[in-house]
Amino acid sequence: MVSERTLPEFNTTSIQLTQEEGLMLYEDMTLGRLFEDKCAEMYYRGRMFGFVHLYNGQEAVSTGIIKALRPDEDYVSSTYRDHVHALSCGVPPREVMAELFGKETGCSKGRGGSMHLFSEKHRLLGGYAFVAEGIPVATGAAFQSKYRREMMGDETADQVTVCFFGDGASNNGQFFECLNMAALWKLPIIYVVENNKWAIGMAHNRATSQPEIYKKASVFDMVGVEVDGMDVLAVRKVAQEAIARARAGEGPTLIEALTYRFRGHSLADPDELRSPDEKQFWGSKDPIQRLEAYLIEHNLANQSELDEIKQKVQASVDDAVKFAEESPEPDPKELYRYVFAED
Ligand SMILES: Cc1ncc(C[n+]2csc(CCOP(=O)(O)OP(=O)(O)O)c2C)c(N)n1
Ligand SMILES: [Mg+2]
Repeated sequence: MVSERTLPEFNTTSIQLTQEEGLMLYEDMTLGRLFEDKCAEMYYRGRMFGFVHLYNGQEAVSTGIIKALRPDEDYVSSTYRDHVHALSCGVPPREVMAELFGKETGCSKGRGGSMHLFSEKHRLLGGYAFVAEGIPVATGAAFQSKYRREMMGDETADQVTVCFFGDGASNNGQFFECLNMAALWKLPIIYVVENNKWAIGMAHNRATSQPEIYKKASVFDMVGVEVDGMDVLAVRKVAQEAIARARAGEGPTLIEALTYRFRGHSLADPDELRSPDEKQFWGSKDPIQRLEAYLIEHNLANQSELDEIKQKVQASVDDAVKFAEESPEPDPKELYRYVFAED
């Protein structure tokens, strides 16, 4: 048997959830799951190239955090595992899929691909291929909000920035430097570490002297919280608290979400290192099934309503593939376009 870290308890009696919110969270997580399943299919059919990292299993983190933000206003930075973060931010599935197909209609004009999704409109600061590369970018975004508000007197500059990264990234030097600065300057930022226990084939516990990452916040005098990353309602709760603190000028939070990826590191990974017991343990905590059960138990939805949502989402994913297939390739003459911001 695998020995697993105890997932923090969440007091469900504290949940305040309307039907509309519950269904919105369900739809967003379902979109993440069905979109990624379709990506696997398209990758193995040779429609996508390069590395493609899927997010299956971690949906509660993206949905729980991003759906607590102000859409198109607050900032989000991601990693190479970025498709679902982009979707939660509101980037249309068509634009994400077209980007993965390398098409001109993609959210990065087909120049970025899977690891470099970007959307100015949706305040998605980007996916990043280098581990931990988004941490300083997000810290800079949070700094500019604070600078505009406090130094330039812009009262509207109360945006919060969320910075997602993995357990492996939390051992990179940029993590420590940026957390220090963010705490020192009380920046409006939330660092969300998605601890899925693995950095490719390196087990977190083998690579990290203190595997409980949230505890590292304390040395910066920052709030650090751990959360069951398979429970969207628990994630949403800690996100709402952290966002309120950041917006009130009380500084950053480090959230460690304990989660698991249901597929290999990338679609090129045969996933032979992780034990069947471990996969089974986490597979039984599927965050979508969990929310489904909660919504039904609390009379917020019935099965046929949820099935309808799944069908609607599947149709939008199929539509995204059709759109991507029919979209034009970038013109080779425009190879250097979009390299600089003025383009
Ligand atoms: C600076 C840097 N070093 C090494 C790599 C190779 N690499 C790609 S993904 C990865 C593992 C990162 O794991 P984690 O941060 O836990 O994220 P996860 O893949 O689990 O989401 C590594 C080492 C890289 N992309 N960038
Ligand atoms: Mg990891």
